Amino acid sequence: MSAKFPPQLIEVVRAAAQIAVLTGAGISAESGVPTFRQAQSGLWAQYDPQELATPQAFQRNPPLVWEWYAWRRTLVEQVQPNPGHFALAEMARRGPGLTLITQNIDGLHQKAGSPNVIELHGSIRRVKCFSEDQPVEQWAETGEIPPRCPRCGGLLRPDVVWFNENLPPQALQAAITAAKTCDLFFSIGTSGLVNPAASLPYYALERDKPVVEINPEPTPLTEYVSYSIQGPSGIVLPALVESAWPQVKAPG
Ligand code: BV8
Repeated sequence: MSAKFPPQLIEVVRAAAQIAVLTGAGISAESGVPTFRQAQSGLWAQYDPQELATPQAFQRNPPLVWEWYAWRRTLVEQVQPNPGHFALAEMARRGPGLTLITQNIDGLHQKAGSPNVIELHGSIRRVKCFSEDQPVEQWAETGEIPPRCPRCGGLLRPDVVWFNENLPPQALQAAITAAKTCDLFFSIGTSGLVNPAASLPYYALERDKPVVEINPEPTPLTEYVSYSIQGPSGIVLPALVESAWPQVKAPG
């Protein structure tokens, strides 16, 4: 994409010492990971993900919720980061002050080389005990679904944050601090519907810091941002990196 970004946006990106980036499921869309609200396919089409991603759904039907995550985990393990993920990893190499905050549970930012990713909603790659709320790395495969905690015998669950569950306090605090101290905030590939993640850009806005939204469709944030770039992040981000640091060929 021979990008034509507003010159002042390029200046703002180059001048920023502290950049905060919030990503949502949209940044993984070009890797082939359906966004949270896209209709689930096959068996899962009959379920509303917002209903399934709750402790109540797990308590009502542990095997169903465990299998839903097992299906999503298999899908995530088969995909690769896309140029949007790689461009953010490159941005982190360009300047020390980039804090990457993600709502995604797919681990693709880490796979693309981004360091110190703040996972607000946990990771589908990790499992924890539902009773102890502590991580479990290994368990006996007895064929029982969900498997059981080797320590207490409780049911295992994915180490993700469900609706009506608190976010990991340290992750949320680190994200808020980054949003409160940044010179520039990017909101990328998120519908901005889920709180408290959706509130993060407003910490930058209330300090009159520039907020850049990269999303193919408008969101509740769009009317407030300094720059709204309506396009796929896998195309826009590499072009932005190239425009801001022309000597660097954006990877991916
Ligand atoms: C909590 C993990 C305290 C699991 C997820 C304040 C006001 C109102 C409600 C609340 C509030 N505070 C709390 C709530 C309740 C609730 C909430 O926000 N509800 C909303 C829906 C009304 N929040 C919570 O419960 C949170 N907990 O606040 O704790 C508490 C404690 C007890 C009781 C109450 C409160 C926990 C929220 C975390 C839920 N877990 N994920 C899993 O994945 O299975 S959220 C899940 O949905 C995703 O992680 C994602 O963050 C979110 C949205 O999913 P998507 O829509 O798929 O993705 P996204 O929004 O990112 O949209 C995709 C975008 O990409 C689109 O805009 C699309 O245009 C764009 N796109 C498409 N292609 C591309 C693209 N962009 C770029 N490039 C492309 N190629």
